[in-house]
Amino acid sequence: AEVAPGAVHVPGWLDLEAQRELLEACREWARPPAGLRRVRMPGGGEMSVRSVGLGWHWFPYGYARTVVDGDGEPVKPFPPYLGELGRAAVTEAYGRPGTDAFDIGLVNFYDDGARMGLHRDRDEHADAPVVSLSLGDTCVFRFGNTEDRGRPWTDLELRSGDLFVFGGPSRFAYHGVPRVLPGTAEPALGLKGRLNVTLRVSGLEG
Ligand code: MD5
Ligand code: FE
Repeated sequence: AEVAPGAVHVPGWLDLEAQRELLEACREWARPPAGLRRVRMPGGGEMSVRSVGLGWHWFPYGYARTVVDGDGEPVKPFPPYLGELGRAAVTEAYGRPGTDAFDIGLVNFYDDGARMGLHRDRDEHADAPVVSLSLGDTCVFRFGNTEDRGRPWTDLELRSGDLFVFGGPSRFAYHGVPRVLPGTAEPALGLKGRLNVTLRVSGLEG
């Protein structure tokens, strides 16, 4: 379903087998060094979401090849599997062949109380679409407007296996995750909490 121009939600895109495969990979990526960590904001606060970058390390506010705001370890490589998955996702959402050279994987883990405030993703130097894949517990996803953090916005639920692609005029819209619905994941997946994998194009070199 097209939620806004360029913002396409495909419920249940990944079947249980594909979800398990992606979850297994996330568990590897979460391991140290350069594994899952809580991001400290410049104001001193900590994000409730825990994250790990692949290909590039996101920090507030930029991308680096090492964990510049942590232990300084080199970031894990961006796996070709995620590039293929990202292009297949764009093909599915837009009904035209996806050709984007994804080079950033950002994995976010939400436990029961975690949330993400409304923000825009502006640290990439490219306007390619962003691919978002959800695993585990259902969340409330808030899709806002491109002007400010206020209304109008649309709240919708993202469930395990759902795909969301944000491109065109929706690429720089405000968005966030006001809450996760604990215990809503399919027990067969074996994940407590929510994982989101986003694929992006950095527009960076070196
Ligand atoms: C999440 N993550 O569910 C979301 C999925 C983040 C983040 O927001 O920055 O890590 S990505 C949702 C997204 C990306 C780019 C544009 C828009 C939404 N949008 O226009 O709504 O953990
Ligand atoms: Fe975001």
